[in-house]
Amino acid sequence: MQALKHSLKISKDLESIADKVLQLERITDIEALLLYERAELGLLGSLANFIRQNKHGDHTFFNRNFHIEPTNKCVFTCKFCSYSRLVQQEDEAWELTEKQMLDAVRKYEGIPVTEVHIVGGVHPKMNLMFFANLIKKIKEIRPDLHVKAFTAVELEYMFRKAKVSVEAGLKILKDHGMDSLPGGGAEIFHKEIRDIICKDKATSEQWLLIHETAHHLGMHSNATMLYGHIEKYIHRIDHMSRLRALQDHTGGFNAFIPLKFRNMDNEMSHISEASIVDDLRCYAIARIYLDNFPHIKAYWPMIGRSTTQLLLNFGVDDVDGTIDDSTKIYSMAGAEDQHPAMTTNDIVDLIKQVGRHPIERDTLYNVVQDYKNVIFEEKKQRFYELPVVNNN
Ligand code: V47
Ligand code: SF4
Repeated sequence: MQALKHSLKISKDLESIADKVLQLERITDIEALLLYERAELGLLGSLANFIRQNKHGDHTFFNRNFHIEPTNKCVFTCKFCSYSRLVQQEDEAWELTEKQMLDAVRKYEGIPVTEVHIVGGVHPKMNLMFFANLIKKIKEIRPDLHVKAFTAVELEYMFRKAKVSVEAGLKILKDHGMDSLPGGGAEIFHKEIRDIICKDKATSEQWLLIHETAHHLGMHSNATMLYGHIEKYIHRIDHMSRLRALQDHTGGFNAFIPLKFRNMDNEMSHISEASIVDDLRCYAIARIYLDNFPHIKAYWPMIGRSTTQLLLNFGVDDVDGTIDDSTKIYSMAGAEDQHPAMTTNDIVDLIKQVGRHPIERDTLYNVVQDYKNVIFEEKKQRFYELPVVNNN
């Protein structure tokens, strides 16, 4: 590392931060800001990679999952959202019936998916008991499926309409089979930014309280951050600082997922998207700063497959799941992949190409299968089909 620090010609300030990181000491908010403002990409990558390696060795995780998006009709009007339609709007709007959602689950009969991720717009007709009963029926069809459902924004609205406390609402959903919470709806916690981009939905305090209560009830969750729009570095650090403090208290977060703002067809389309360099810096600093988060996830349908591979060298140890073309949130916002789906084979390949060791996990990071030495039949065939070189 001495040689690295020398070759990067880093300043005294940065050197002392790098030393702290290498001693596995926590960095402060001011130090994180200094990294954002001054550190070269190479230094950030080396530090983030050091921490990732220390936590996970060569293991890179993925899961087999699919999404159900019950509706894209939404009572809220987040400016960055390309996906939602007003409740009375008809064009490009959908509203699935309970039967359609249960049929979506039945479609996976005999297929070894381990997780369904349910997230969508906030529709007044789809209330707490509608969703509690839906989850119960999903579990009757597929008791082994982990149900990761509803952003804190959807939950806050559901509980408010049902006039139940956060704790009572979460208990109802848990008793009906909900297993964990996804990380959406966090956006940027700082009020100055939140008031501009998504003023009317759950506040930061409500988001944090819902996750805290879920953790106390024994449910795990993820946390996201929508970056690369009007926020400044200081807002990203404030966001991560609130998450780090809550994680110190509960230990219930599994993964942190930075979500890159995509600018197609929304009210913030005039804002340019972050560069790949900014993506790499954002993930690396998240890995360095969030010392108490076990996993940093790159959600490949949003960030793209090639950047996901690069990110595996910038602190990321998880690439989410097979998805099976079951989400529209990012394709409608302009992500390259208009029909996001990867076979297990594709994901294993993506991970192996960067020299990592693919591990299929369940939602709680229990190992489902180790793919280090698995060579798919299809691959073997491709290899054997290579023309034989005749040296004579
Ligand atoms: O909260 C909406 C984001 C989130 C845009 O927990 C956008 O495993 C970029 O949270 N550009 C919902 N992002 C999705 C989500 C998620 C995804 C994958 C995995 C997990 C998990 C959670 O999507 C929203 C919002 O932050 N979003 N519009 C956009 N234009
Ligand atoms: Fe509704 Fe979620 Fe879109 Fe906001 S981000 S408008 S809450 S669907």
